[in-house]
Amino acid sequence: MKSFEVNFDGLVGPTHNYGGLSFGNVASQSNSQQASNPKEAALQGLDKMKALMDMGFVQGVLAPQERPDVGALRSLGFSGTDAEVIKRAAKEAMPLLAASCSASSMWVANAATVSPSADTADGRVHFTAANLNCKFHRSIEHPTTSRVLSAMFADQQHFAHHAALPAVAQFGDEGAANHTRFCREYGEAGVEFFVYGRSAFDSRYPAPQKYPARQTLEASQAVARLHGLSEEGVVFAQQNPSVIDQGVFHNDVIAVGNGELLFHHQDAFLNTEHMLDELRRKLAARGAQFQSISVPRDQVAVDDAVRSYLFNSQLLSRADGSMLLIVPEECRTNPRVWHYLQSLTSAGGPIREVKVFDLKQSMQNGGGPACLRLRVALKETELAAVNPGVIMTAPLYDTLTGWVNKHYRDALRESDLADPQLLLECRTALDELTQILKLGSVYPFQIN
Ligand code: SUG
Repeated sequence: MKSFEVNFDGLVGPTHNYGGLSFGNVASQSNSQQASNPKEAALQGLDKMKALMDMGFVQGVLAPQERPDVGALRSLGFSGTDAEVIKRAAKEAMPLLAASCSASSMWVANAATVSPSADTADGRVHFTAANLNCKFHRSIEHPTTSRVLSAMFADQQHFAHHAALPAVAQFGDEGAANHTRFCREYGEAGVEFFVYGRSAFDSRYPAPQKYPARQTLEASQAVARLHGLSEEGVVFAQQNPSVIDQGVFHNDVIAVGNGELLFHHQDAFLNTEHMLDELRRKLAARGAQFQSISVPRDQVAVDDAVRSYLFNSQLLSRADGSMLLIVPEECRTNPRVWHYLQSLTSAGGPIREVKVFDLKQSMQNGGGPACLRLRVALKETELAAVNPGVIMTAPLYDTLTGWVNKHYRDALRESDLADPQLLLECRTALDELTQILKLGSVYPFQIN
């Protein structure tokens, strides 16, 4: 049976702004308080989706969330009408209003961890929504994420959904950003690679000193158990704490994998050789020939990787078996990274082509091409069971660009977040979107 890797990209929401909310994420910190352009951000994302669709990849779209999240503000003690809640938060606690307005759900690599049916004990595709427990503005995403994913993947014969892990730091879970799957064919059993930043319960594991390690070993293990993955089908590896302290807040900022290939920075992991051996051995047992490309630090420093997002790229398999790397514009403007990429594609290895996309609006908050997509490997019958409203087509692209042009502002500053009109604009836009994408009622304003 045919199988596919479908990329579901997060549609950027109407409140996209630079709130400086993510300590440990260099771009979020350094662009704090700049004016954003939500319209441009959403159109840049849609252009990437359209380009991949035009190249022949199956492309999907994941809806943004209702923001400002008035419910989150109410849970923190702000009361009155929705407009009063927003006004009071703006006056008394601007950081909380900014958090409740973040469009961070666009980075859907953090929406959930997904295990394809060939890997799971019950033969269904499993989803666990990520609790994103490390940051308040992200921890409020998972209830809506779960509803949206359930509306997209509704057929219980093929799809199983798990609620987010307990909302404590010990089970901090950031979803697919710390999870990669290797396989020969997408529909065959593979090896799922979970990368964690620290252990919550075992002090023998080193931890970063400066920035938080968002993903714990215990969270990754819990997700693997929930999904019914076998011992032979998983590898757990620790991120190098020193790269977290240099701004690598998710593993997808320093490594990316696809098929039988892991493309990573030399300093990405601890105990790298041991980990590569385990991947090689477990993949060989599944008939796959694992290979890795390690980018040497003397060619591309960790700092270059963090600034250019070289590894936050999409590694895609083309029909002829070769691979294509989708990178952000920032890779072309970094001479060392660009030089490395030229030598990589001319070396005759598996990665043959690089395509560059302008995703500056998202990049300025630390979200590159890979952050913007959730990968779901599906067999033909499973793809047929996905809600067709969320699969990208030329008419859907036209409808969504029209929808963005109609509803989105082209500038947003912190002071604009206090405008109660923004909430109304957002709800009007999202109400229309749920009809376009045929999602039913998924937002708090639609169900409460
Ligand atoms: O969680 N930025 C996101 C970026 C997520 C990137 N995702 C992956 N690497 N998969 C984060 O740090 C910044 C929001 C602000 O500052 O306004 C933010 O949430």
